[in-house]
Amino acid sequence: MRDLPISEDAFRAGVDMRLAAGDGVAEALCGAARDAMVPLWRQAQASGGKRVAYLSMEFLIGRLLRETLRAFGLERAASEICAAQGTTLGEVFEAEPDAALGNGGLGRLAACFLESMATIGCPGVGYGLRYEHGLFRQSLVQGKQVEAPEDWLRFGAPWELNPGRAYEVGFGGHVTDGVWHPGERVRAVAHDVAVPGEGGRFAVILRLWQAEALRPFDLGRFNYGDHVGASAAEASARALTRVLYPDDTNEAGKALRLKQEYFLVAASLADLMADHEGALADLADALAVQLNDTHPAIAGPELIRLLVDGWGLAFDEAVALARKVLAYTNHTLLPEALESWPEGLMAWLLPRHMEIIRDLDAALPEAGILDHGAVRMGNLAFALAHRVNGVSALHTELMKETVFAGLHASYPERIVNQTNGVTPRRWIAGCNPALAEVITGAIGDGWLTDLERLSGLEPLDGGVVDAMAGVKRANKARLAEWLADEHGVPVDPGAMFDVQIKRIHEYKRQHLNILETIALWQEMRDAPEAGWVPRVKIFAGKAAPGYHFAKEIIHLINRVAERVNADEVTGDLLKVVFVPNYNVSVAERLIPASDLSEQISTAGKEASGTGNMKFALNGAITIGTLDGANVEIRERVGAENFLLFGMTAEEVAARREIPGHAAEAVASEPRLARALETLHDGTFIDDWPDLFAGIAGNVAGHDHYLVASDFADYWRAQREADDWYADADGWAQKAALNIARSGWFSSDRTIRGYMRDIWGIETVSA
Ligand code: H53
Repeated sequence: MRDLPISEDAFRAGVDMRLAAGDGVAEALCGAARDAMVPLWRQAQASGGKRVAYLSMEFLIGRLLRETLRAFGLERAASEICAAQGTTLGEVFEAEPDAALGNGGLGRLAACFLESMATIGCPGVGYGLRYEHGLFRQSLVQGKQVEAPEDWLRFGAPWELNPGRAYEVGFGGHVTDGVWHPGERVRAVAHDVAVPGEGGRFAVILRLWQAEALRPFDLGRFNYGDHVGASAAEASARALTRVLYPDDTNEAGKALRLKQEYFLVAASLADLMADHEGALADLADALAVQLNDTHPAIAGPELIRLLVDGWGLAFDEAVALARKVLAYTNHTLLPEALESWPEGLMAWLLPRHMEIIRDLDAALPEAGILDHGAVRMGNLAFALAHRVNGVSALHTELMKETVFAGLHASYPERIVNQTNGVTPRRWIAGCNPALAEVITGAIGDGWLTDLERLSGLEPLDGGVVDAMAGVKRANKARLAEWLADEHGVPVDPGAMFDVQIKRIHEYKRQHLNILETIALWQEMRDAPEAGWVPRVKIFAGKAAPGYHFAKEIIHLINRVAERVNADEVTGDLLKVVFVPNYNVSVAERLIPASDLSEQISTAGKEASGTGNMKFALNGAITIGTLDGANVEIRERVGAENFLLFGMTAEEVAARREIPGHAAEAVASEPRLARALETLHDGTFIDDWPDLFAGIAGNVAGHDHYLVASDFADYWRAQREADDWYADADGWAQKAALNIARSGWFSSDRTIRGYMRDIWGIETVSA
């Protein structure tokens, strides 16, 4: 038994005390686990050497109880407590709200990073916003997405610790003689969540800022009779951290968003500077600040402002020092996602920062910070960072060739690669404990914190491969039960579970998948006895509320599901399920039960992907394009264990130049033409036959994402998947090899890379 930082007895006593005080079981478990972390929290606060601050507008942390109990080795005690209280630990886990303070991959990556930092002992802190409402809750009404506010704080905030820190943040106003006089001020109040690492010996703090009014209540106004107006300041301040912008790789470009970004940056830098004890010149030896995408890029001008206006540094010195401290991660090349703010808005909201940005633009003309009256945040972040990293090997090379080609020529040392990773604690041990047990049985303990040890599974032992296949069968049976009970879709657990779960976006091409589904259904109907491999097509994902095309795709998937699932001709050969309200917890349920992982973005568009890694680690085989980290997954698991299809990024670029490329592809692929017909002819919606004509028109017309051009090869790869699956032993072998060869995709490896190549930080022993 390992030596735990908190004893079971102390934990039980903490829970008993809370139960006696009237807490429910869930609250009592969370509360006692949180209290167990107080010493770690203090220790993390006090860490002496260099540390990193990870600034991110998103942290998709999900549920915390299961992970925290495992980190501390307290699951057994917790399940006994639950049994004594007439419930189960599983039920308590399910009741915890899923904290969705993020949209997708970027936010989930930030959460994996904090956990990895805590596990390997990288001193650091995450800074984010405490959105009262995280990402919206998605439901389906007649197959269409409907959004409702998510209320993750409805049961209070059992994980939070109050560090008693608050700072004033200003906006607007004017600058006189180089001094900024903001016209509006709000207070940023810190709420901390401690993220423990495996073994519970070290923790990283996630500090979330909430906006509050300096004077929440105006008694004078109230007494005067203005009962609503008396609280106006509070309402206006609170609006700052009320909602998370629900866009993923589409930029909203709204003033409130810029305000949120500055609020995060100003509070976090004030906090960091308050803690800096040494000489100012030593700042970069004590602190690294990582900007998660351009969202916190105003940190550059803010740090320069603090150094010049507050500490009296010369502008050039301040720029040099800021650059030593800051580094920037780029997560997308999509032009619509690269932030750019009108100079007028920037000058109105942050007049002193706009001055600094103009000075920077004059000092660094090659950086292209200002362009046609707009501040290009990617260029600004690049210019003020000593390292700029991409998130997969391919993405990093494309950064050099495309968006940052000019800057790369001026600063050839600056761009580096750090391929993303995922934490195996949550994404294997937490969500797939039976698989973890098989692995431990085969290679012993230790792999969970040294994931490359998975390679010790090779040469594969027949018994281990069978055991892994047995785990997959059991996970699929459990998922099938859940799909029937919760979503009313009975499925055959023996069918291939083919899963695409991620944000809905044209570049991710859920419409390629559903068109292939339609074509498959048509062929199955033509010849139901042709020996088809039964499939369950599972989709999940949210569309940005204003993204019409993505919402149409969701609607189409659901209409296809309705028609296909009721079809007696195809019966159990094909089922289609759209699981609503995709979030971290849904992913944890689906990934361990998946056979086929759909990673089918148009090459050159998905910066990395991280779901692709989670699937491979859980023994799903990828059907995918040469995009993002798919390239590296394929290199590692072996081409013979990966279903590759589609054009390369270069071929994509060339194909787009061919006039009428989509029409030509449709004409040469009768299956696609026939599937597209159904979007006009009422097959899926008889009272409005033309409803999906927009999707059909796009695919056969402009088709920027080359669905039509990649369709034939996708179909081919899908049929190859059928052949592979029909050989159950061969499939089990390939699935096991995916697990054995994916150890490199741990976020521990990624964080070690950041520490070595970007932050210059050493691990500490807890
Ligand atoms: O970041 C992930 C990548 C993924 C990329 C995603 C992302 C967002 O979730 C949001 C904004 C953005 O610019 C990029 O799309 O490919 O895996 C983490 O790097």
